Amino acid sequence: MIEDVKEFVSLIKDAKKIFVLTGAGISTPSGIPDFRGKGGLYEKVSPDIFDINRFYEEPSYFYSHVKEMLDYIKNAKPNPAHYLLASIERLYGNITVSTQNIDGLHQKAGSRNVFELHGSFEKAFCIRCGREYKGEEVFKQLEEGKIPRCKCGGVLKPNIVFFGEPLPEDALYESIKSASEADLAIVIGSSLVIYPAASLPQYALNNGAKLVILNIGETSYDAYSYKKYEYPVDEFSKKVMELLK
Ligand code: CNA
Repeated sequence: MIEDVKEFVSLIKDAKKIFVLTGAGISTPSGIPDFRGKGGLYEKVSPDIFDINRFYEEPSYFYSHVKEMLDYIKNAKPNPAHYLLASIERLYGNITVSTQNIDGLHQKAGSRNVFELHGSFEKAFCIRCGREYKGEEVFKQLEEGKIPRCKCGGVLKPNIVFFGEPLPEDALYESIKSASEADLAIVIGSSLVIYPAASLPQYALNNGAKLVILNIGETSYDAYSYKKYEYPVDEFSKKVMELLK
């Protein structure tokens, strides 16, 4: 691993602009299961829990299956991979992180240039009257065994992007811009199968950037990568951090 760590460190030091795309695999060492990896959520439930039409028809289906994942998210702490990205931002300032994750762990680790492509549980909205709530309200009502509801009686929808919904325009625009300007693109912990997020590395490749992938398991960009590192994200990041200091 050490030769790969050294190579990764020099890629970071040589880069002028770094675009990072993260997925669920960066947060598995923080105790949040991914979707498609070993032991992932899809081994237990069908992907249609995140289908927007299904949510409107039967919100209890989503809430009963997602409760376990919410418990993980609520208690999760950043791991060395999140801290590495925050350290690079602090040391060099030339990095943006676009994340498919909805767990808020990049911000908890100290990253500031973060674009949440799939939203987060920080906020929720009433699907009837549009009133905004803090994410904690969803957690609280779920713990009381209820389907989270607004004062008006409408169901609350967490501010996450379901299948069938558009991505937040700002996050997508800023991500495309950052990827298009980068000379180094790093993908961490994503199988790169969910679009449009998975199209972002292509913008970096179009700009002539080197694409490096830190992921255990296949991704749809393996063939286009300058280098693929198949190591646990936390162990690898810890070693990178030691050399960066
Ligand atoms: P995914 O398709 O589940 O892929 C994750 C990838 O990471 C897989 O290839 C795994 O093998 C790999 N992996 C898992 N753990 C590690 C590890 N410790 N070291 C190295 N590699 C690892 O997830 P994607 O992010 O690509 O899919 C996008 C979905 C997942 C987005 O819509 C997310 O919102 C959604 N998601 C987010 C979270 C979260 O916020 N933490 C959790 C689960 C799912």
